[in-house]
Amino acid sequence: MPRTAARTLSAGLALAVLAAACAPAPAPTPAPPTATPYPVWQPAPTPVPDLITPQWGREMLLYLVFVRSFADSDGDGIGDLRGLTDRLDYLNDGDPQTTTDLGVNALWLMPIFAAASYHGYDTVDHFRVNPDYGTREDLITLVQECHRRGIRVLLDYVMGAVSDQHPYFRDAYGNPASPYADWFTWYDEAHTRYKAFANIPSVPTPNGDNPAVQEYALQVARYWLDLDGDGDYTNGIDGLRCDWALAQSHAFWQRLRSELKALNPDLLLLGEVWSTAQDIGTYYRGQFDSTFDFPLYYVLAADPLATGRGVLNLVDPPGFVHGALLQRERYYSAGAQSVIFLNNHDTNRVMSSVQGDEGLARLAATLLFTLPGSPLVYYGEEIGMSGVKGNGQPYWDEYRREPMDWYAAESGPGMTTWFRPADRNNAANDGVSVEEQTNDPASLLAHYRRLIRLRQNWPTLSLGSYERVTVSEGPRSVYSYLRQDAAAQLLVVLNFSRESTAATLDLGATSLPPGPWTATDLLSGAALPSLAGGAYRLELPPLSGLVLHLERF
Ligand SMILES: [Ca+2]
Ligand SMILES: [Ca+2]
Ligand SMILES: [Ca+2]
Ligand SMILES: [Ca+2]
Repeated sequence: MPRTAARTLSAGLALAVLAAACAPAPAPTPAPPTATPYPVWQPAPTPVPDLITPQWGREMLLYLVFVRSFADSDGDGIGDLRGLTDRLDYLNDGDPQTTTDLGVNALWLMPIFAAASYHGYDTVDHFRVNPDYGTREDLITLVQECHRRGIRVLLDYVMGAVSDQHPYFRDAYGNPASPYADWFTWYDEAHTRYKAFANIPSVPTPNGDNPAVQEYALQVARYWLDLDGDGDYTNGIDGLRCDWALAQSHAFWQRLRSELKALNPDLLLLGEVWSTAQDIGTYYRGQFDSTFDFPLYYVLAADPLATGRGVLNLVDPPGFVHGALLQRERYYSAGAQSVIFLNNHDTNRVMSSVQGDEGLARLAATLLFTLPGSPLVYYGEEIGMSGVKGNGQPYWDEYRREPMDWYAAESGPGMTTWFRPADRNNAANDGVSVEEQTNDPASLLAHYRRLIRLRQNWPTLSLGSYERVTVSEGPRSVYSYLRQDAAAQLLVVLNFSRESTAATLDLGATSLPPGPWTATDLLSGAALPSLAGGAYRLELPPLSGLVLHLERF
């Protein structure tokens, strides 16, 4: 793989970056990949039915892995699929009784196809695992081991751009007679100027309106859904995270859903629609089961490039979160499932966003795991890794995708070393590593394990209703909500302030049935004053979060 480290690309967000416009030389026309038999697609004769999201997607605890940075199995310093397989017990050992693992039940892998750049968003061969990461057999093994532990696997599905080294583009470049000429959008008669992601010449945009391009994109999806090629599409990849969904037409995504759900109704289609709630809502109509909650992210962190702003930094009141949740009700189809996150591979890491304040990071996590939606953890978030976008001298997003810190010394079996500039964000012996935190019950890692376990043990947090509780007396830094279903009543109370404060919650104005109730904090195990269902007064320590289980007595 030609690795040009200076090339960079932030999937989903247009960023002006440098790119060497190496004019590709025409190459011999490659043969299309061999087609796999599949049912012929027909337009739906009736309107697309309401969204039916797979049940597992509603209880998903998603962990985002950058394979290059996660774990290395062969000592070349580059993370790979076998390395990830070796580390699955860290993520979920498959035994609900043990509590030494994180407990996530789904993985999203950043692109693993053969690509031109380190990040993988510029595909060269859609039908080949990135040789840096391993082989198709390694992927089959990874998926089998994940399934054995109750972990689903989502692949990054990148169809809004390809590498300028992709054979079809190389054939079409400067060659109007190419059979792939109309696979791209040209701005000149010689076919040398073309449409590209964020106008970066190294990542041309295929013309998604061309039926042949659509057919190719569907062929790619089918190929990975049936990893082992036995014709059964239900035992391979469990979901697709659809990159830069805005690049494709609604008609394409509807077609994708219609075709792939016919092969595997339990497939999860998760769309990256980096846009407003109103716009995101238009992608639920017969298209995605789930989308990323960018509106909520902007309320929490304010800006993927900023630090020190938003609700998480006590700049905006936490009630803004409620506003973001209300937009879902207004714009999204019934059954839509938001994926909620504090950071991802395209944003500054949450620990940097809160400027290293671990108290804020802990409170942010407590919020994340008690809100409606599927929580996403970005690898290393659980140990408090930092990451701020670089200025291109010479790196950009690499700083937000640094090697997973397994060891205090930053070296040992499995540690990746592909990115080690002197000005990186994470360091040896800084308290931020799995080794330094794994046996410490007071660590951030232990906090994440408790929150994920809480979410697993209390399905009400995933499936129950959400209702804001009015704070009738107290500062606007206090945010409270009820999560309820037939199984449980949970009352969440969060103090987004560095001061201790007293607050009175107006439970009488909510749908909470009449008490009296006992109240137990599920995070600390502490018993709190009982309540009747009317005004409920609490003393709240600084930056504290309570998840109260209410039980009748
Ligand atoms: Ca390796
Ligand atoms: Ca376990
Ligand atoms: Ca299969
Ligand atoms: Ca460290």
